[in-house]
Amino acid sequence: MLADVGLVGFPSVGKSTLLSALSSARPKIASYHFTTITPNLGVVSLDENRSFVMADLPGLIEGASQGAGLGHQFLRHIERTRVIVHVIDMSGSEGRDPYDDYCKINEELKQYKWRLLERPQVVAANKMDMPESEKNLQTFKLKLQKDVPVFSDFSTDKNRPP
Ligand SMILES: Nc1nc2c(ncn2[C@@H]2O[C@H](COP(=O)(O)OP(=O)(O)O)[C@@H](O)[C@H]2O)c(=O)[nH]1
Ligand SMILES: [Mg+2]
Repeated sequence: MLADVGLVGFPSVGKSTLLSALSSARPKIASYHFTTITPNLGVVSLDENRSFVMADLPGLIEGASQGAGLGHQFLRHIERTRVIVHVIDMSGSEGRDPYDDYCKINEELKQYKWRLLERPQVVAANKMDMPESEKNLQTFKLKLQKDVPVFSDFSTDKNRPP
């Protein structure tokens, strides 16, 4: 095992920012794609006695399961985590549709190894501070038929330590 939790999603959705907000890890954060090419690990403390390890994984793109964007190498890391936190840019700031992102990433997981879809997965709706995000989140939840937990009441920016 690499980590208890793996952060999975398209490039620049905010995976590294989320890890830095929740742990003392200081991964590189930037507005360009593929800032993260090897996993960054952080310990997330829940209370004095409980903690878990979270891994910030390199971003996936369409075709990753066929090897696009170092896809195979990146997908291999996901196999070594217990729970997938699927990070979505709810603002659609890069011109993509959040639900479309969700489907595409899961399709890549499935193409790589269908059993990866059996792994527990929750959605972290990120960039909720942006103007379109709330509306996009409602649409996203309507389209999402499955009983997948969606968390949106956190802000990586607000929680980010100085
Ligand atoms: N507005 C906004 N920007 C964010 C948020 N989280 C991350 N970003 C920005 O999105 C860009 C990509 O972030 P990064 O964490 O490197 O994404 P990663 O590629 O998924 O690891 C950076 O410019 C971040 O400052 C957020 O909650 N709100
Ligand atoms: Mg990153």
